[in-house]
Amino acid sequence: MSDKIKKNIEQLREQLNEHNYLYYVMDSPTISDAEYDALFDKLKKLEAKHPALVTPDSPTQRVGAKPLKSFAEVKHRVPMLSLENAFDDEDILAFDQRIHERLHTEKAIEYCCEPKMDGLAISIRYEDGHLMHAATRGDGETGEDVTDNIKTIKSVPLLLRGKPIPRVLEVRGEVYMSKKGFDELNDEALKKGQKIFANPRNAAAGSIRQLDPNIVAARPLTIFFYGVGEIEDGSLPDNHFAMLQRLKQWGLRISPLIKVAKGVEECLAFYQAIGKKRDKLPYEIDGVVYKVNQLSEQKKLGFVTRAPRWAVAHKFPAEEVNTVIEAVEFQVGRTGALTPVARLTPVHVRGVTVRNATLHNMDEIKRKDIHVGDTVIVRRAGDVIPEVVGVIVAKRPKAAKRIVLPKHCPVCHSHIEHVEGEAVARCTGGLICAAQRKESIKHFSSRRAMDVEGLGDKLVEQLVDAGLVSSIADIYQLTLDELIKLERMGEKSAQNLLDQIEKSKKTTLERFLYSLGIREVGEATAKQLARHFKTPQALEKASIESLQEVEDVGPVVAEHIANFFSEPHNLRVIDKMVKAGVNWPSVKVSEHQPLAGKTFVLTGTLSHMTRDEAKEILEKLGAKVSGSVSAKTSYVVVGEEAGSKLDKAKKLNVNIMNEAAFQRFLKQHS
Ligand code: I6G
Repeated sequence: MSDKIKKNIEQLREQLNEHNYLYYVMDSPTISDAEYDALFDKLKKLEAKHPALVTPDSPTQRVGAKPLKSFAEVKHRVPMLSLENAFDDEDILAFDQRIHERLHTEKAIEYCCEPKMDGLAISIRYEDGHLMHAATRGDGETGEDVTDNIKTIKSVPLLLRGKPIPRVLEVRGEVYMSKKGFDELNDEALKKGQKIFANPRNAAAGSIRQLDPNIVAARPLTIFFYGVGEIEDGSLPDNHFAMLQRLKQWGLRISPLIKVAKGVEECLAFYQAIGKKRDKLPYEIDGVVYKVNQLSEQKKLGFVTRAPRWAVAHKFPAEEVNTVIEAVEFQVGRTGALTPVARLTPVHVRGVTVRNATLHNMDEIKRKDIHVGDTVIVRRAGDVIPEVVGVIVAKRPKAAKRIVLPKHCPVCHSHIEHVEGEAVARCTGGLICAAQRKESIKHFSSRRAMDVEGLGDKLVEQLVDAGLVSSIADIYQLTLDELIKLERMGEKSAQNLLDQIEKSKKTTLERFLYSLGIREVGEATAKQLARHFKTPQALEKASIESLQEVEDVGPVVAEHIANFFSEPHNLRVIDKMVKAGVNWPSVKVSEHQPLAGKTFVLTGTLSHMTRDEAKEILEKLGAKVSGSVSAKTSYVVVGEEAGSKLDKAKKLNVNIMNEAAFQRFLKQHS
């Protein structure tokens, strides 16, 4: 292989990278698209002839990666924070005031102002200038590895330009889709009878979450970079604006609208100016961002939990339009909560068609006096689900209909429970309702419930999706043949899971009651119920009054329990599990309860036993164990590294015992 060919290939890559930079970053191309395509074609042909010379950051390598089964998780080395939101000038003046106070200065603060793209935040890691990884923001701590997808975006350089380049440079930006690109994509989808995206933001986010990079490559995505996460062996200028210019020199595209403002008034002027331009911009923005410009000042200001103190997003106001409620349907959430959803006469709000709006709950419907047939004001704010702000009562037709809560769940037909004083109505079919299936099974198998080791959240989802499990009782009917057909499940793991399921059958009544997921019946209440009633049959027969004889059970919890046991399908599920072999020893309540009426709080680390073990012993002796200290607490037991609970106990003059005293105390009372 001649050096000449290698050199030729390298030159072509350099030329293509330079033209990419001129086109995407500088917005001033010097060749036509056809000329660019010809260069690209030449490189492709040469590489095809000499595959050994292909490098991962060759411009030809943006497409062609294989579809993935799922995205791997990526832990962000520097967390990807979010921004505090502000909705009016007053919020911004208060933000500026806080900055002055924290920096102890009266002088006007210098801010860097940028438009806030309505897209998807992404982190990209370059090592020695080469693009290595790209990840979504996720929860800020952990995102998803979307490297192959990000590489298909032509405005993302695969190789940084200029010198010197930091050894590691992790940059953050917002991937977005232009309004034009979005319209074309949706037109195409309509022609093909495919689903369309609601807005450019969803289209960008949906594209990046595509498992097949070849599909992503065809999506009109682009990026603006706005910040730096990790940097190693490299330096940055001392202010944010100059830092962004440095990113641009390295080939990273930044917004052309960025400005430095001297003082908050200039920030507000920037907001007004961008607001006026907003409709004419080729992409959607949902506000502007102000950042304290000097990095030394940013450092002094630091962070509050998840957001920097030195930045704020000044959002554009939500849009409001009038439309008519044609019908109201009730959706059942994962926990059984019923949400009324208004079906609207479709209206356009900033290029987005709004068809549905949440009505939140029945109290909200009553408060706003909403009827089917009403003309209503609907608000859409960014990515939030549209909501009904109010009714134009003057336009109410004679035939307008009151909205009534259904008596039965629209998904599983179980009774709807609406406890007085609670805003939310719920389906009582927790154990059989398709809408709640996954959550109830996850809870059932969790460690503190039936403790089916190996049956984690992902596997529960797989089992439900494969139709193998539709209620908690079905877990005990699973077979080896069924399990080994699941993805990534070998015979050994399937047998292990069956063994664990078998093991879980031997339980206690309190665990079993807790695992049923009855509303507001936590571990402590389940324990009290088991002690008091001793069998599920006795609980089934219990009246609301007798349920309230149990400690901690008030009228609301009693109603939840009674509702649960009055549903025949719940009894069938329990019966099926008992028939499958789920069992527990008969409940014996010790007569010896010397600590009855006493409340303990455990804090810090105990060396002789775990806190759970200590709790069990105390409860056997009749005591109650609480998580927080109050004036009613009898004793606080203090282990190593006890924190605020100890302080509170001292403040309230509550009895405090160290571990040695606690051991003696237990001996005396056992
Ligand atoms: O999500 C964001 C969008 C735009 C940002 C951001 C931004 O600056 C123009 N800046 C920061 C510091 C953060 N998120 C955390």
